[in-house]
Amino acid sequence: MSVYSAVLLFSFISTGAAVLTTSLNGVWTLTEKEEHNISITGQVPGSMYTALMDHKIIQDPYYRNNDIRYRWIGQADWTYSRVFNVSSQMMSMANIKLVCEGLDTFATVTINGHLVAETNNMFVKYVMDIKPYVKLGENSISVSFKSAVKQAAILASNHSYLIPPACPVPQYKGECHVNMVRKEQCSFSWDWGPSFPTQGMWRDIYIESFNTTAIRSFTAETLKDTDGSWVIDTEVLLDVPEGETVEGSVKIRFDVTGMGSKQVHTLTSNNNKIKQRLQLDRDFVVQEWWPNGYGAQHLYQLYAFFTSSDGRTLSAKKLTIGFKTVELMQDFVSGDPKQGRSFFFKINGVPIFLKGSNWIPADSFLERVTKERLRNLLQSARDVHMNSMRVWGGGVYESEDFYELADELGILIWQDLMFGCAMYPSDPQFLSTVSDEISQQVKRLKSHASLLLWSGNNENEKALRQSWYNTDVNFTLYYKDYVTLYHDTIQPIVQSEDLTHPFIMSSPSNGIESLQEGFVAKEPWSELYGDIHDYRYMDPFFDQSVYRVPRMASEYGLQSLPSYETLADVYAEEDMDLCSDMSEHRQHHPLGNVQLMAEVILYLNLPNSPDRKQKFKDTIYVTQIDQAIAMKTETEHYRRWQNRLDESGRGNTMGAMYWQLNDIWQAPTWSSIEYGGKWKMLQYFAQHFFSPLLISPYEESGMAKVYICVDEIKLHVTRHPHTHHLQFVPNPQHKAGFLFGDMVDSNPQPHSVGPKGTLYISMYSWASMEPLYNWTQEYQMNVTSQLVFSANINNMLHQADCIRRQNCFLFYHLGNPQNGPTAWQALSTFSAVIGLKKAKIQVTNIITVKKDQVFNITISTSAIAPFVWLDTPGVQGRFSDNGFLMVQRVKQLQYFAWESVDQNRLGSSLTIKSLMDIYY
Ligand code: BMA
Repeated sequence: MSVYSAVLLFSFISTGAAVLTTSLNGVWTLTEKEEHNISITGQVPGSMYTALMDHKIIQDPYYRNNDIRYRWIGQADWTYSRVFNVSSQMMSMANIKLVCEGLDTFATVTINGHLVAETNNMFVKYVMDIKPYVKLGENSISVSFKSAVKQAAILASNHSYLIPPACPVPQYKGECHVNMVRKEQCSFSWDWGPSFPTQGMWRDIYIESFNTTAIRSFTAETLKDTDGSWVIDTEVLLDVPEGETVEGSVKIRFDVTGMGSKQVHTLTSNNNKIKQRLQLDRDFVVQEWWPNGYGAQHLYQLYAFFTSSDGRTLSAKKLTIGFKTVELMQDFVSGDPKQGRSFFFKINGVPIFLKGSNWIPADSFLERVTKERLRNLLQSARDVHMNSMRVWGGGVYESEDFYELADELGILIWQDLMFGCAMYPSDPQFLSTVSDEISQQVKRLKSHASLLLWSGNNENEKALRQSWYNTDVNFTLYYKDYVTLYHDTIQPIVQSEDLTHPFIMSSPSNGIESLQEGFVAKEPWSELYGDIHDYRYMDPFFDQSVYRVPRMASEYGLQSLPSYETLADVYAEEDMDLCSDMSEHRQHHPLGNVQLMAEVILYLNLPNSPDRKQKFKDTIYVTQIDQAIAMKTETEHYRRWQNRLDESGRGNTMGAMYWQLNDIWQAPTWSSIEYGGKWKMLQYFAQHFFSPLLISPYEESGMAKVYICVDEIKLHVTRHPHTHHLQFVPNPQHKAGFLFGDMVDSNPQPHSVGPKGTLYISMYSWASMEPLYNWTQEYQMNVTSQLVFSANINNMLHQADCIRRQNCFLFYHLGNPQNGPTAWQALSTFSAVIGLKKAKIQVTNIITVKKDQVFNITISTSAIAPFVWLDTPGVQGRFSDNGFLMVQRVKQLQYFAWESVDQNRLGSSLTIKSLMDIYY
């Protein structure tokens, strides 16, 4: 909160009578008496694992196979307790409430020995009346947790039939029945993460004392009227004690404009929801909020005040909002309904191709996820031109910090609800706590400018349809559970709480078509409807023809190993080998390491250093090359399909969100950023394949084809000699595609279309830095993704005098290869390439641009060098580019340090390698 807004907010609250907040965060006593007789201090928010680590009772839980050694921790019951002071001022208040923002998960809360509440849902905020139990002076509170692992087992055995899967596959080394508990599903293990079934207060805990009432929640929806003006629909929920009547007014104030509204009310515990509509003055120019790459992220402040009938402001809340509209377009793509429906988003009327990735919890111990770490990860997403991120349904509804950063950085959030890869119960108790969870979370998150979409679950429609967990033994039973939970319970809550963001029942799904087919489509993976998740591990990942042509790809990925440096934090020397027991232990994806190697040999020769350590480093490097090439090939394939439909109606692909951005620990996974923040080669590649101006070559039927893709094309239309009136509408001539940002008026006179220029094409031999032959191709973009060049590769080879395709590659740029976009295309796999020499790559210069933070680095090479990889072990930061092909002798780079580092230390840590260095 800015100083100004804090002053504005609190200047309205008359001191003395307002809500008094007493934080109970900080140091508590943590005990386990039954089996291990432990009594230590523990931080709140926090979990027992970090407390045990702080006291050196356990090592780093991520170290080697400590996840197995420390299983006892999650199976024990842990109690947090402390004393706190109740002042005479607090005692004098009519209401004293304990607010627990997050209890993980099965907690019994007592105050001075009196039972106050029993909880069972990590995602619910609990507010408890503790007035009857507190006394002036010293009081005690205890929060006793039960092992979620044991509770899950009890719930499963009490349920009349199995809710599958009972347990994860053995490779996950996880715990069973997590779907029975409303807790972070991946805390019992996942295919990229360990099992650490935490207990503790994972979010703030505090006491609110007040006399009359307190604002419990404040939400806002921004809506655009048909005449172009904006309204803000607000809702204030007040905490009115049972049986009491409260008189007062709720006032809304918009930013610094002074615009606002006020309503006077008589409130009771049943009549405590105040909705007000704020119509913004017509002369106030609203600056819309745009996703990254489309415009600025304007944010505004909105305030709510509760004022008692005697005029004193007693409670206040602030919201940060943005003005945007979201539409999920699902129209038939052609006159033939069998060709399916589109599936794409318009933000402020503009179709957006979602360029993004999937987000998982950034740590098993959520208390370690600081705003700084979140900023680094989300800034990294923005830096590589992502405009969207899917908060995946097996983790948590993320923190306020996360969504604030997404608002600020222009990252649209596809928000799954926290159900993933499982069937779920639909008994009344489960539905009741889920209802609280959904209604609270939708209220909490819907006002964020970055919110794009609600999705009911991760992959449960597909799992049910394909009987992943043997549900076909009684499909009707599990189908009924599915419909009861997502359609009958969750959907109405989401849609009544939030009118401004679309809801889909599952990801992947067929969108409207899934609903029309009874909520579980015959083929939820259809290319003609909705989104798909698509993984193909043993296909030639560098060949675009293996990939599907969906409306949207919200998950696709390939694994790689994290860097040696990252593994060194948790591996012993002897573990540093792909064939070690430890490498097997950390690999949770069944047959994952075998796949990694099989993928390498599809494309590259295996590294063959006689030195075991070096060989492992090189193995890491080749898995990162594969992953980067795979995601580039697949993502560009999706981008190239955005303006096309084939005869069967496939195409108009409008989103590519790869799996997965970040890591929960140090292990082989699908991530592009390692635990700790280091960018894998994929993250650097994403910077290019998500670029707003992309040169995308590929090969099809012996032809080299090149597309250029842009985010948006603006046609400028003059309506009146003195005014430019720009309006975004779908282009009627482009039934089969979109002309983004296509603007028309009654008398359209387009005087310019999309970018035009020259594509420069060169054929090189791998053996030489001089091109064999050059071509040029003029282009003029009319749509956002357009074929601009197509030529027979054999003819090109012939023209360039290249003996055979294994000897040569194609290089592309738009006129300035140093600064503008470039692309290259091998004409064979790297295992078949002929003529590559071992390049000598040297750092010729390092200059400090910004002291201890930004450096210019110049490197030079003696020969063509593919996948040049720079690294700075021991120094945290990233390069402006990495993993590139060096075709020119000299290349300028920048290094952005994330810690203070001087030029000498940076220089001495710097290492460089390229492909031929791994062969001896
Ligand atoms: C998808 C995800 C995750 C999983 C990933 C990789 O199914 O939803 O469940 O981690 O694939 O297997």
